[in-house]
Amino acid sequence: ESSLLKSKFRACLLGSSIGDCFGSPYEGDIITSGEKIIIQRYFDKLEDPNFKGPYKQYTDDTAMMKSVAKFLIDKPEPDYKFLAKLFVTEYFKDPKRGYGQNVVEVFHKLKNSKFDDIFKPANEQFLGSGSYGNGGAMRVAPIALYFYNKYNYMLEVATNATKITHTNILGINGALLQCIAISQALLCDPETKIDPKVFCNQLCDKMKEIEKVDEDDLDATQNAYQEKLKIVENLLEKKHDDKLDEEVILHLGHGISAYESVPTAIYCFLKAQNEIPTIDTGNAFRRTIQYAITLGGDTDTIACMAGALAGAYLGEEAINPILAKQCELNKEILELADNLFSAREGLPIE
Ligand code: R7I
Ligand code: MG
Ligand code: MG
Ligand code: MG
Repeated sequence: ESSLLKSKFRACLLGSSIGDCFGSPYEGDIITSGEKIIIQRYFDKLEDPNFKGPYKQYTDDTAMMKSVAKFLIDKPEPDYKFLAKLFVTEYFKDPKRGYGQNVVEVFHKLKNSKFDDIFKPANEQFLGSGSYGNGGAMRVAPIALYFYNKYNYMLEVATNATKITHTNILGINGALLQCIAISQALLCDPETKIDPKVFCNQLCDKMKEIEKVDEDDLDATQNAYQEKLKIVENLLEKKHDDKLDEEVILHLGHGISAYESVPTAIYCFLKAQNEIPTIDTGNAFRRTIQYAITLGGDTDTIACMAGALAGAYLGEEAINPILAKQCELNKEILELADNLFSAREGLPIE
């Protein structure tokens, strides 16, 4: 039904930005059990209607996600040069938003070359191997929403939108995994509990198609995300104890590469659909974001990706508006989600 879908669009983009804004103060941190308690209090405060603090600022994750949404809203056909220009304009307007260390070179080259070949600068990153950072995945949510019922086209657009900055196969496939996970979460009924095994197996089947390469190609990355999804499934079956989060960090990662963060975000989302002993809240959306942050590392981005998944599944009802108001661009993001939803009405029905 269309009002539920609209609510899921709003919650997905808002969830993404909330994760970014609330996670960013902890980016790069190692979180001890003492700090988990501090993070619990941090969220309690953010949910307190009497709390008056400065809003939490967004970072590159939200800045770039906004550009991707605008790229879909403003043009009837995907125009990747337009998207490259949006990224670059946004960066030079406000460069101090915590962008990845290397992606800024791409922005400079794009600008200096007057957007002559928009995929060339990204191709040249890391001596020609391309970035495997999570920058493609962190901003992919609008594409997952917009094309959720046009699977192959969704993959094509997500690939090209990623390639403007990230051409390494792990960077691209990480963005595709996050994209299909969001579109899958969008189609789940929020009244029915997700079976994590089924969710992971569906993702794994899709990644099998995506990671399929020539049989004589001995590329070590060819099953990378399928293997990670199996680890996600196994970790979800374990009973929570003090050591489990360390295992998650060890086996899934909490790093800045797509490979060490996208499967982790999916894990956070699925795990947080049940109670977690170290987190005191009855709200599954908050639990998702809070849990992602307690893993430390690339907290803004993992919480951003997990928040997008939780929002796409649960819808806006699950997000405490008091919490959302602490997020710098909350009103603008909701407007963007509504515009994205409306823009779909012109699309041919599949
Ligand atoms: O992927 P990207 O946009 O960065 C996103 C991250 C998120 O956590 C944001 O919140 C922000 O903090 O940054 O930007 P890139 O600069 O392309 O990649 C990020 C980092 O990943 C790089 O600075 C490298 O440290 C690392 N990296 C690589 N290192 C070695 N070899 C990415 N690709 C490679 C590689 O091929
Ligand atoms: Mg960031
Ligand atoms: Mg950073
Ligand atoms: Mg980050």
